Amino acid sequence: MGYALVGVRPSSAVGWAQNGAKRSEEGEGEVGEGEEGEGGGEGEGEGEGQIMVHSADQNGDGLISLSELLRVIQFFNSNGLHCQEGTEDGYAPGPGDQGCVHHSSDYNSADWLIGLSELLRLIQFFNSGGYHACEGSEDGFCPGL
Ligand SMILES: [Ca+2]
Ligand SMILES: [Ca+2]
Repeated sequence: MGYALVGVRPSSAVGWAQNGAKRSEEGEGEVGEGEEGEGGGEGEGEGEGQIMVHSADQNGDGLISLSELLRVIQFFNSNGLHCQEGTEDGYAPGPGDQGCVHHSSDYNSADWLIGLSELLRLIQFFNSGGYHACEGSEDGFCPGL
């Protein structure tokens, strides 16, 4: 009665889905489609075949590279981020347009600011040799491939 499930917010779930769709479109010109074929046996049954790509993972390879990490550090140092079409990740530093889905790193809380705990979460993925989508975690992703 007195409990509330705060781990997964519906808005975040929508964000993942839209983000995944967006990434699959963007990936057409790259190796994204080939990855689907090769990695098809990954057994992510709960995801219904969707590949959840973290907003920070610009090339969608399941790894957070240093440059991808630095991009979010830039947001951390820039008083937040806003939507900006045409950039490498669809966002740009500083306040502005908030008409797109939240960046995957902006989840606690989803306020268009990257806090230290949100940055540390991405650093965890950076240090973990990758990340993968998983249910029940704070941001919908778990460390490791
Ligand atoms: Ca990457
Ligand atoms: Ca935030």
